Amino acid sequence: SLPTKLIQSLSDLHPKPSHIHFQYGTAGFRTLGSTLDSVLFRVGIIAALRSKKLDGRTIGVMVTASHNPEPDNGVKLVDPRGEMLEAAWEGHATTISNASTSSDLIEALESLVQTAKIDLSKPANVVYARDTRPSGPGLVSALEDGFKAMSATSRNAGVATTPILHYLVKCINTKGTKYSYGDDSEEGYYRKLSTSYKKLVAGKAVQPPLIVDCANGVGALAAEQLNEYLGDALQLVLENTSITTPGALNNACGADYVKVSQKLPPSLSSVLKPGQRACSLDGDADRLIYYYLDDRGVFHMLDGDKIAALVAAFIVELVKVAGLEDQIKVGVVQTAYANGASTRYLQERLPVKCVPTGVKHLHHAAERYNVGVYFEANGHGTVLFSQPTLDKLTEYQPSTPAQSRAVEHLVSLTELINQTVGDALSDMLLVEVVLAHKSYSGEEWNSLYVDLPNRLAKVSVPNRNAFRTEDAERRLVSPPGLQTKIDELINRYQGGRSFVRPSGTEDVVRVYAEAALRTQADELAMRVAGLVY
Ligand code: 16G
Ligand code: ZN
Repeated sequence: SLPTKLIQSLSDLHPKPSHIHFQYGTAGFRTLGSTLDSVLFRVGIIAALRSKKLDGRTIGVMVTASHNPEPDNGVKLVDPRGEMLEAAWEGHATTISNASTSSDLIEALESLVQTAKIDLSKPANVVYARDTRPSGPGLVSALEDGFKAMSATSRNAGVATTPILHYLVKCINTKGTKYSYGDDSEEGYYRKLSTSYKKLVAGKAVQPPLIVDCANGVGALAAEQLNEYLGDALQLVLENTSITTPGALNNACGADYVKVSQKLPPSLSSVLKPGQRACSLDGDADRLIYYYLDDRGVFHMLDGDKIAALVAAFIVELVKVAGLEDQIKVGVVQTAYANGASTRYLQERLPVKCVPTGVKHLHHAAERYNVGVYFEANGHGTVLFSQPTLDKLTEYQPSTPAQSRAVEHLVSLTELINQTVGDALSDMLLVEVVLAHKSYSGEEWNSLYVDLPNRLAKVSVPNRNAFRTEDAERRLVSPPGLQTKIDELINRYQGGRSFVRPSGTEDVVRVYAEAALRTQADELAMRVAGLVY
């Protein structure tokens, strides 16, 4: 049975604030860091129970609030294959985090053990990491108390990016098997990425230096390491690396700033030369946005949709050259936020599916293809190769040198791409590979299709749960009548498209609008927001 005495005494050190309701949402628990102590303690226990439930396989815990402001923090659990926590357990986590006292907590835990049929005699193994937020160390020690309460075996991966933590989880759980994902260390990660990158660009002209905006977060540490492993193969020029300056994290920099404001981070204005490529990571380095200034100094953004278009077309071409067109089907997964022009571009080339926002929806949909490319417009995404596809690539007997080269490239791509989750550094190298192969400048990449002008807005409402959607969040079913009004507005704008959805991470409703003209997209967004308010 549960070590109730130990749990009780440790839980008393981490009381739940009485006035707060916690929710395990799209990105785990996420709110003001100063309110999360009890949640972290309890997540430590939940991680241990999840591991026991899965026969002692290692569970990951990541302490981060990604692109959110510095005072925020959060925590999410990673399942053994490096994937997001199974949906049913999101509910368990929410229930347990809201138990008001230590004895309520024990009761909630006992009920989870019963309903999930957890064998408590099994071992519990966890690996955990945090980003650079000042609230991180305190929250990590609360988490460690949770491990202690369950006598779990834990491994501290220190300060690491979210994708590195996912990588470690998968490596640990596949260690010594024929599906070994790699060496379960940070060095193993950098080596895997840099080695496959070098193979992929061998014989190509070295790309000019790439400016990397590290959002003053943990990505700065990882990019610095990666830079060393890359050596002469690619030079990263790191900017916004002030990880200890209070208030700097994600402040007027980073992938979310660039995507939402559609602007160059002011800190780069004196650094970036016309025509030069640059990219921004977010606070935990799982999102990536590229951009460049043209000859007139005008800013152009290359977001997740542009990355999807670039990468999907490249993989389709390699599969074709390899002679595997009939055997390996490539597909793309997007969300409603995907620019309409990107969807059109992709649909002309391969199957495209639209799913609700959130990595788990995209990831699962992408798993249905032999090769599934998924990217959110916000820059989070990756490419998944199914196991049969991986097997096919290793067993395939090419009949020409061109076929053989294409297959080698595909195999190297499966190593370069972090298949557990979106990974800004891995995606960045992926983009660089395609640009090198195609000899594309940022401008040529950007001209694959022309983005429809678009605008994102958020509206505070008394109750965001009153907003319910269908058709992959593209239409509202409630409040009643609102969708009809939105449709009437949309019809008045050329190329107009707009939708409204409740945020899964903030207490707001989001509005997206696009139209043929900039002014029209802005106006449509404003008017739809006006309907919501
Ligand atoms: C989280 C999700 C991201 C999604 C965003 C939507 C993960 C790892 N990240 O950042 O995929 O786009 O939330 O936020 O799941 P929203 O619901 O507030 O619009
Ligand atoms: Zn992130």
